[in-house]
Amino acid sequence: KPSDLNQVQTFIKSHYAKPNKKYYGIAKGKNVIIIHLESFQQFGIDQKINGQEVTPFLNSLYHGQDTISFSNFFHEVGQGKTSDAENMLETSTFGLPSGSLFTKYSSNTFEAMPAIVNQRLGYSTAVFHGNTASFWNRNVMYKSLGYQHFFDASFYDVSGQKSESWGLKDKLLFKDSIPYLEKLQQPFYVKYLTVTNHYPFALDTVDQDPNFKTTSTDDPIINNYFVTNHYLDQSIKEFYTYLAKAGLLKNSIIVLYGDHFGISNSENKTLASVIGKDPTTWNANDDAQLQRVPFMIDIPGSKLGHIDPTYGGEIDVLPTLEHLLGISTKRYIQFGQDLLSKQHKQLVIFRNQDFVTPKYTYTAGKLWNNQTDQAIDSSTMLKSLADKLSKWQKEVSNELNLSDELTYKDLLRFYKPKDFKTINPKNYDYGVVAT
Ligand code: GP9
Ligand code: MN
Repeated sequence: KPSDLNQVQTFIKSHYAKPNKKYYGIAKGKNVIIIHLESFQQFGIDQKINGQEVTPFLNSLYHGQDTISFSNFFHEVGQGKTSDAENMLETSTFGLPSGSLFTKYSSNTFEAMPAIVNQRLGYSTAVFHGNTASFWNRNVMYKSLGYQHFFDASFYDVSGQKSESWGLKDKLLFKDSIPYLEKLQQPFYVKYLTVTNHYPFALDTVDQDPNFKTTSTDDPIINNYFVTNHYLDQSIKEFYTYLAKAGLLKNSIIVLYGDHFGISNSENKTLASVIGKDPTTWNANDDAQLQRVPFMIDIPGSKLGHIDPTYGGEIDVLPTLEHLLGISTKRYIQFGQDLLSKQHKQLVIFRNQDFVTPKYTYTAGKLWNNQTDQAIDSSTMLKSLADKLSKWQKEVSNELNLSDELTYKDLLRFYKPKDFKTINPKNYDYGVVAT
């Protein structure tokens, strides 16, 4: 019932972080190109193997004069993996404690970014993805989010060696999407979902760079991971070359982010020695710290580039982006906070109720000191820290519960933000037959 919204609204109001004047509206009117870097983790940035950079192009963006890059940004996905990341980015609500919101709640009412930029600023909206439309129920969910176009695998030649198991290879996705991208009315808000850097990180030899030599650990997954990291990097570089040539770069902002880990915790010990860490002292806190993924906002020509150490996560992307585009977020029910706001709270919430702050991390049932990388024994914990811990835990479970409540009870159907027309999925037709 509508009154169930009260608690959520009270929380959202108290949680609001006002925009930073320096950044508010600086990307107004520009095209937005979101590049979803499949399974790409932060340790890939600046990583060298045999003296050679794995992702030289992404590194140049990360350190570039126009890119706002985050060094303490975490993925917050649950079992819904890619779809959870997409859900957080488009709606700034959390995924589910188990299963995927995309598959279970696609008929809910959403007030998502594609609809917001379309209705409020007249943007056209589209997703480009080289897998079949029905994967993660995207063909249904994207309509509820208000995406006007979905260029899935059926729009490209995905035959033979053009694809790997998760769909069209990234270089081809970027290249073959161009005829569709060029027909979109500007300004546009588009999302590219890459797939090649996905477990098991398989790539045909013809697509491998003969000049790049990967690791020789006894874990083939890790060795292959760097090969597909490198391929992903090259595909982004090629896309940038096109964007520059087409004159699109100067009218666009490019948002790049890693959706979740590619290397699982069981493999982190092997990974440790590659990334200059000690495998013999590896612990649960180290696993948690490895859940960092890249988040970069490239605003060509802005000269605003820097590396921002603010702690945050995927839930925070939407309000950050809205403020850059000059969209006030006050009227929306969104759980994240603008990462560039001076009021941003550095409490990063994982879907399993673990959390990370700049000084402490809660994982594996313990509180860890980030600096010493040691767990703090509850019997010797200072009262003040114990109090802090229970306060954090309450905040974490409250926020996750309210987000779940919103989803389970489909509460947004009772909420009417100013100038927002409820999305009717029936108004969208992607011209594809679900397979
Ligand atoms: C498939 C791709 C992978 O279309 O997005 O999803 P994931 O397995 O990473 O959740
Ligand atoms: Mn994924």
